[in-house]
This record gives sequence, structure tokens and C-alpha cells, in this order.
Amino acid sequence: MNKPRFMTVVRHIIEEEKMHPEATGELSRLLADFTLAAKVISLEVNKAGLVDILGFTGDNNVHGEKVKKLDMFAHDMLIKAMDHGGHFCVMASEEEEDIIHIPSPYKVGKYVLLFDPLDGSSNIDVNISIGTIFSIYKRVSPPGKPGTVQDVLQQGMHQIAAGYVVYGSSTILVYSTGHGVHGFTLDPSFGEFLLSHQNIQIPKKSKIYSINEGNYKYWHPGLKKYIKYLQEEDTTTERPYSSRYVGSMVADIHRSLLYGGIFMYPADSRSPMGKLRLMYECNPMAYIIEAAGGRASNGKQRILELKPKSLHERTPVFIGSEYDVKMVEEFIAREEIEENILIKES
Ligand code: P6P
Repeated sequence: MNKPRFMTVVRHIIEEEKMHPEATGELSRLLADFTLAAKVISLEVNKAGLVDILGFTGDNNVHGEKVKKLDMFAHDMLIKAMDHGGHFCVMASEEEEDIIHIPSPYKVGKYVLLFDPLDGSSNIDVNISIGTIFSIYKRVSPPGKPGTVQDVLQQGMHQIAAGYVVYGSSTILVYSTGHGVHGFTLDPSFGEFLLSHQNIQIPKKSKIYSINEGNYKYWHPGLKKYIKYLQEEDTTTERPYSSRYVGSMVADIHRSLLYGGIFMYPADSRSPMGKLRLMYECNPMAYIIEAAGGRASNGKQRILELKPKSLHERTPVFIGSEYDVKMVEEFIAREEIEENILIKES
């Protein structure tokens, strides 16, 4: 990766748009609005230990999970920053059961925004990295009217931009508009995201796997065999792999993007669709990883091809270095072929 120029994320977005004649500059403006929200959320996340913002609001979110104050702060901040710029016809958030309409008198725009305001929030109190994830589409319903559920429930392959912010030892924004993946590190001294990772390419093969092994007994037999395979010694395929699991999707995938690796949150016998959400977690992350030369699937099909049925639906996810994701898909497929043969023979 060549040495990044002294460039802010807004300047970078504008330069990116110059390379695409069809661009209107509107994407630059809405991404600039997002960075404002990201800076404010970063400020709160980094001082959460100092003010009485930790602990529970006493409310539950749409999934019945205890909501941390920071979750709601991030959710409200993103809506406040994004709802009046005239860019969006509708929004959706992990923290809201239904789609979020643009309040009058604000202009209704041509884009759609989905976001997970603070992923990994269960880690807030123990100072583990957490993140914000966003996904942007063009509307499919007629212009000038409020957006609809159809605008929101689009296949991930139709995203026009996606990204995340990881609030860790530093705050880093990673985004793509489909032409490369770029990272910007927040300089808190003057509140600007500066280009720090230009045109990120994920290593094609890795030596790191990332999964919650506490669920081992509930996994698909093919996945069990794959994990055991990774733990065997074989220098020609750089095994055994190292295991790294933060328990915060944005942190685990950010590491995989930079170092290479495969992050997995599979279905299991207790959770037939896994845990992670398709629309505002897996689709945007899959968009980023594929734009960086990696692969993202549900074990059988590209995440970006999945046809969503509901806003908060979950999907199994295997995402990261292309070689490694293809390998786990092969283990799962081989096991199912063997199972089918056994069923036929029985
Ligand atoms: P588990 C965090 O709560 C989260 O939604 C993701 O960020 C993370 O990858 C996953 O859940 C961790 O889940 O079951 O391993 O604790």
C-alpha cells in the first residue's frame, strides 16, 4: 500500500466522484454528513467510561435486548445527522422495528440508508472495540414520495456504498463506493478523518480464523471438520492457523480485512439462521470485503445475492480471505454430499 496523501475523507470522496461522470456530488455530501455523526459518536464512546452514560437505559430494543445508553445515543445521532440533508427517502436501523420515514418538512431524496448504530455494544463496559455499520442504496420506488419497505429490502449486490467505523485504539472509518476500499483515521486533535489506508486489498489466503468455539457442539459436521483441519499441523498450507475472536463483528472483520482471515458466524442447531443481521451487518460488510478482493457467503451462496424477506432477518456468514471462505464452503458441501449418499444407502 503506497504512502497515503494528506487527505480528508470528504476530499477523498469528492475526488472519487470526479472519476465517475454519472456522480452528482450528492454521495459526497451524504457521506460527509455521516462522518459528522461518526465523530460525535466516537467522542461519546471514548468518554463513556467517564460519564454516567454506561449501564442500561432500562429499555429493550426491538429484539428484546437490553439497550445501552450509547446504542440509543448513536442511533439518535445518526438520524439527526442524516434525516434533513434531502438525500434519503427512507432509513432503517437495528434499533427500530419498522422503517424510519423522513420527517416533514425535510426533502425526500433518492437514497436509502440502513445502519447498525453501535454493533458489539455488549462490549462497551469492558472497553472492547465496537463499531457503526452503514449501507446505502438508490431508491426503487417512484421519486418524490416517502420511501417504502421495497426500497429497504434490496439485495446487497445493489448497494452503491457501504462502510463502517471501528471505535478502537483509534477511530477508523472504512468505506467503499465500489471502486476500492479506503480507510481514514480520526485525528481527534482537529476532528478530521485522514486517509490512512488507501485501496485496501484483503490477503487472498490467511492464517487466522475467527469464530466463537463455545458453540462447537451445535455446529454443522462439515464446519467441525473444517475447524479441526485448521488446527492440524501442515507447513505447506501454513497450518495450524491462529484463532482470534473479539466478539465484536466490526473489530473481527476489520482485522481480517487488514491481516487476512476468515470470520464466521454460522447457523447451528440452536440458531438455524445464525445471529448476525443480513441487511445492516452482513450485506455492508460483504460489500466491503468483496470490493477488497475477498469473499462473503452464507456457506452456500454469496451474501450479496441473498433476497431479503424482512428487515431484521439473520443469516449465517463466512467472510474474509477468498481461499479460506472457499475452503469452508467445500467442507460444508462435501459433508452434505456424504450425508445424502448415506441417506440414499440407508
Ligand atoms: P457471540 C455483538 O453482540 C455481535 O452482535 C457481533 O458484533 C459479534 O460478532 C457477535 O454478536 C458475537 O456473538 O455469540 O459470539 O457473543
